[in-house]
Amino acid sequence: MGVPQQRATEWLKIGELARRTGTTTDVLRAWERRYGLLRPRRTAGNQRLYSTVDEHRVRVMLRHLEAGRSAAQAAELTSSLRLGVPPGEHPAVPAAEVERAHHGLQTTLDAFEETAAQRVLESLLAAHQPLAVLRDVVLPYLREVGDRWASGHVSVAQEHFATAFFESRFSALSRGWDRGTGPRALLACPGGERHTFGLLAFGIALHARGWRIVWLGADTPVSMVEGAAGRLTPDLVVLAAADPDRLRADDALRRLAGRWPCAIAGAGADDDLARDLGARRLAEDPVTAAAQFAA
Ligand code: B12
Repeated sequence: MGVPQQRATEWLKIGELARRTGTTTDVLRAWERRYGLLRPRRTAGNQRLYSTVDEHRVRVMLRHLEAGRSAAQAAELTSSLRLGVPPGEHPAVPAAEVERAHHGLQTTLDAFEETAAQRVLESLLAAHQPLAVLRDVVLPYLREVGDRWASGHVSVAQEHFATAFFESRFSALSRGWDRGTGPRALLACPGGERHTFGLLAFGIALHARGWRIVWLGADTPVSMVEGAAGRLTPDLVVLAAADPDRLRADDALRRLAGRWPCAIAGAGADDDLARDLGARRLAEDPVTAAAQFAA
């Protein structure tokens, strides 16, 4: 099976692969030696380097073992699969793990237990890529919190606690996201709009693909975004809102979209507005949407 082309940064050393998959370096070497399960490249210093496909194979192997198969059977079943993970993709967090994590997050965050919630998140981040955790666990969890809030099962205090928890954890991933030489994106939520989390996730995912990010954040009047764009000459301007009333085709938005490559996103964005403005609508989740932009 051909191994997809990858950027150098996406190759893992054996310790990192063991950490992510919850195995040990001895086990990984044994699976390679006995069953030919993994096909690492070697560095000039003869260190093993594993691909995303190898990582995926280890996870499949572990699932067969969990299902009670012998190591030899599990390796045979895993090797017979043609696993192709395109470069830059973030392998999905398995549904059972998402469910377990949601349960753990709900129990701890509803009880205002930050350290315990942190543990749930850390164990996920140890096993999966941060962007996969954002896409598959955190964003759906936040939507769930909103539904539980709307149906009276979660108080405003619990909802705010959960949001603040994720914001502070994932804002850390945005540090230094203006660095590099890639294209530049200017990100903002228009005036009155405070739902920034989707846009933050998009910025993190876009930076991971080599873009430089300038973050204006919540509640930024479009005329101010326009002013900033005039100074920065961005390659992309993205405005996101949960409320459609905050994304209206007024003069400022028309000027912005007429002058710069512009995209709208979030639950408040729709195709009609995008067409009207000559802007692009990003309809996917933030991590998937970012994957469309090459640096
Ligand atoms: C967290 C939260 C807040 C936080 C926001 C903090 C922050 N920094 O983001 C705070 C506490 C500030 C807040 C305030 C309010 N909120 Co609120 N909030 C939520 C909650 C629980 C989660 C939002 C979230 O981050 N979701 C995760 C995102 C990513 O998922 P999503 O919004 O479904 O977006 C999908 C797509 O649209 C897309 N996407 C979203 N953004 C982007 C950006 C890009 C670039 C891309 C590519 C894609 C993308 O990705 C998602 C799919 O994966 C939602 C519940 C919900 N259902 O989402 C309510 C919700 C959005 N809030 C709501 C409301 C009513 C409010 C308040 C009016 C409450 C009040 N009475 O004060 C205020 C308004 C604040 C304001 N002026 O904007 C309503 C919105 C109803 C509506 N259609 O307008 C919701 C849906 C709750 C509900 N069930 O009623 N909120």
